[in-house]
Amino acid sequence: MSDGSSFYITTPIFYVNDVPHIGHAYTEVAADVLARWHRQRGEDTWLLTGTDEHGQKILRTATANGVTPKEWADRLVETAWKPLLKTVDIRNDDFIRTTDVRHEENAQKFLQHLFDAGHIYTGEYEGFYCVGCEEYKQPGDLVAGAGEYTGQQVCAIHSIPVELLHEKNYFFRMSTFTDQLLAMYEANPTFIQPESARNEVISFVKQGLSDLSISRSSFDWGIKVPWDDSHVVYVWFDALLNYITAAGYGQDDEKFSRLWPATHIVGKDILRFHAVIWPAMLLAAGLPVPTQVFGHGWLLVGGEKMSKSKLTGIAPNQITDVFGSDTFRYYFMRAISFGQDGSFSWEDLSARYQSELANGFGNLASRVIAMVVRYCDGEIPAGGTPRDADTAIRDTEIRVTKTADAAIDRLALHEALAAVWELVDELNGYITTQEPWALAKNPDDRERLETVLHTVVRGLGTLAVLLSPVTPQATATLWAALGGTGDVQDAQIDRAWEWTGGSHVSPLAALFPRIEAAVG
Ligand code: ME8
Repeated sequence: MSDGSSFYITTPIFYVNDVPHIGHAYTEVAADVLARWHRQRGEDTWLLTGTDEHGQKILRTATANGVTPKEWADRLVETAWKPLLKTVDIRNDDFIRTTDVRHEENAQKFLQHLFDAGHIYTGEYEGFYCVGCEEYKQPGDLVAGAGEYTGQQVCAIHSIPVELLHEKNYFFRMSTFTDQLLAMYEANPTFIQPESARNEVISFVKQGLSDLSISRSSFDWGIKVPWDDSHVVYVWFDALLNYITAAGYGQDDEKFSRLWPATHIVGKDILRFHAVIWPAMLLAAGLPVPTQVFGHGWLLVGGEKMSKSKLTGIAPNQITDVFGSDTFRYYFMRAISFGQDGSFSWEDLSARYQSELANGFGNLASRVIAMVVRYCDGEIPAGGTPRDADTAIRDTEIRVTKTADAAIDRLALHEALAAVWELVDELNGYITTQEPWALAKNPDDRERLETVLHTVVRGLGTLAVLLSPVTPQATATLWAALGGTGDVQDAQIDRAWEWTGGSHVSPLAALFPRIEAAVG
């Protein structure tokens, strides 16, 4: 079925009526950095993102705003979700909406297939449902309400009362896949990451799975169940299918076999849907399970998970308007160990901008280019016989490229960046000890000066290639100033040190200029 020839990576499809905040942007950036890195290795890469548009929550908000749910979704996709991708510079290959015909039609094919194969039966659902989560809840998922909800049982995530449903529904025989899932987790230890998430999922599945209600009949905003149009498909069952309907399932077999399976990057809140329900659905359909499901941690603001309901949401452009999209991308990938929770603060962001991007990387680039302009009329010198200090820089270029490349395969984005930063620091240290400005004063040191400048130009170009997936704008500017060949985003990243370029540099404005405005 799958030829495994591509690197297909996805973000969750976000609920269209939420306001995009830095949590959503964080997931987008992580998936985008991974996609850009793989693309820069020359792999056939496909990044999918999109919006989740069916279900009761969206129907209710649209009605409250006096428009149809489709009009509501159209408006938000154009005014909020697609602009988010521009704000943080996402280079996605596709954008799927669950109201796309390609999704609705092929999701129905999938459902019909499961029905015909005997995986679906008619039953009665009686129990709790949280419209905020769009999730059926067990009594153990609820907590005692506070404030206006004192005395009631509320959803632990949304702190609002759950609804009691009593509906005739269609059920997916998920329970029959318990053993197959456990065997799959066992056979494929990297299927669920990080390790803590894997352990949690395994112990959950070991308790035995229940069957899953996969249709609703009390409202009609959704995909119609193909054999019974008085039901719509449960919104999560519908949403998970986006990953295959966007990849050609049911309509383009060649594309589907090239792309599927995918690596899913999700927040840990929705890990179980992706690591339990989704592979069970695929097993039932006889399709390959995902390559990997990675559940990243929460962004915390003031110690709380950032979400709209907690009123701590920060719009991504509050950050990018001041610092630019490169800084947003760099900061969240560098400051948070991917997979762990991480606290956001304006102070930390400003401090890292100043010390790492402006002083560490930006200043290095400006100094090197300025010295080549000043001492060599902009011509990049060929350099003479290297000394140990020069060879050491070369060795570091090779070492950090390999370390970062291997970290990307483990989805350890922060480790990849930390490795690349060793080169930033070593280049800065090398300039300090080699003192090219002192060499420039003595004509006898001309060859040595040229060797030093040659070495730092080479190192800087390697940095441009390695940082291109994370800071695409700054590195494109730097690449142009270095006279690099073609686009930096096409330069072979797993052999970054072999980059090629022209013979001259051109002047470079500060990559990360001083920011005067007070923020926060
Ligand atoms: O769950 N920190 O959509 P959603 C980090 N439509 N990431 C965060 C975050 C935070 N504080 N808050 C949100 C849905 N996220 C479904 C998905 S997929 C088939 C259907 C990110 O709009 C994180 O990726 O509620 C999380 O998993 C996702 O937004 C939830 O987005």
